[in-house]
Amino acid sequence: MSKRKAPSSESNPNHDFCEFLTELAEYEKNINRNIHKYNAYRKAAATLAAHPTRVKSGAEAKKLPGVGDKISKKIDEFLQTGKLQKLEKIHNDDTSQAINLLARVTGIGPAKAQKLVQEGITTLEDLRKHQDKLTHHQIIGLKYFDDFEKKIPRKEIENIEKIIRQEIKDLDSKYEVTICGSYRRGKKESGDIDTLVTHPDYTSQEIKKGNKDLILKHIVEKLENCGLVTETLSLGDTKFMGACRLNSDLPTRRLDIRFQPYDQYYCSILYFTGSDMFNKRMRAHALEQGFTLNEYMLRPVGSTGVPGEAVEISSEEDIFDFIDFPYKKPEDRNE
Ligand code: 8DG
Ligand code: CA
Ligand code: CA
Repeated sequence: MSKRKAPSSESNPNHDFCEFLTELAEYEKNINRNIHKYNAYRKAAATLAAHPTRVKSGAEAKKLPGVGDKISKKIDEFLQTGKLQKLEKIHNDDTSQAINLLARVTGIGPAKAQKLVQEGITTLEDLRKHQDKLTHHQIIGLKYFDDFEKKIPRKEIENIEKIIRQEIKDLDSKYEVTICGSYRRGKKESGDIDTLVTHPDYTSQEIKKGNKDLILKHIVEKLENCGLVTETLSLGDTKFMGACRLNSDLPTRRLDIRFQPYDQYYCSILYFTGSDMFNKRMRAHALEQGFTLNEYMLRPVGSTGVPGEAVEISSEEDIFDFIDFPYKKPEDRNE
């Protein structure tokens, strides 16, 4: 997963609001570690990013979903003064700035960032001198700090996709590969490459029997041998986190690959296509309809609250149909 960012672009008429809301969200996540406030700011930012016209007052914003009293006041303050006192304070606080910086390294979460700052490590330079305090994942994150913050142009992902498909099909033509995330939602650039792989012979029943034969390890090896995969952050039976590079003129890119059982493939595709705000809305809707939806399956929940057997799913549309949620193409799932 790439680190969270503003759900907004320059073309959005409420771009500046989205930016400060996202910054406040990051502050709540990294410094206060208040996930509820983090989610509240992100929800408001997503709402404003999707709003087609410029919001002219806090009162107007407050009519939109996810914008409450506190955020509407911040919008008024920003409209009147062009800034926010709360953010000015945060910008002037060295400890907060250091924690935010360290938390940008992949593998360093808010807790670890705070611990490092407490120990006096406040810059990337300091981190480089204290690699003994870091995991392998964090060391690689530090090594490619600049590269990993660069967006990946769509065209480059298309080329990477071709190689991944070809290499995996060479292993067995029955493999199915889908690149999800913002790329599948049609974005012109992405933070990383979210790859899902499945195979019809590997259902969750088969995998339960222990029948997975180091599949993902073989796939990663194949991609290393062809020169695409250059680093491994972590590798388990179903999840690879690593890096790849198309050629030496281009930056190193974050690549995730998940191997999912065939019967869970569409729930996984839906989940990893996102956006995460869209997923939240869809899961909430599922609950209202008496279903629980996650990255693996869709299950009815009875009056006891205990989920039943997974519903059989053979396309993404099936999931929408079951919970009576109007189908949205990936391009329309951006907020
Ligand atoms: P990006 O990489 O271009 O920045 O955007 P993205 O592809 O939408 O985000 P991502 O961080 O790579 O995550 C891929 C999908 O995983 C995301 O679109 C939806 C799903 N996902 C959730 N919840 C979360 C979450 O809490 N963190 C992350 N990283 N992903 C999540 O539904
Ligand atoms: Ca990702
Ligand atoms: Ca992504």
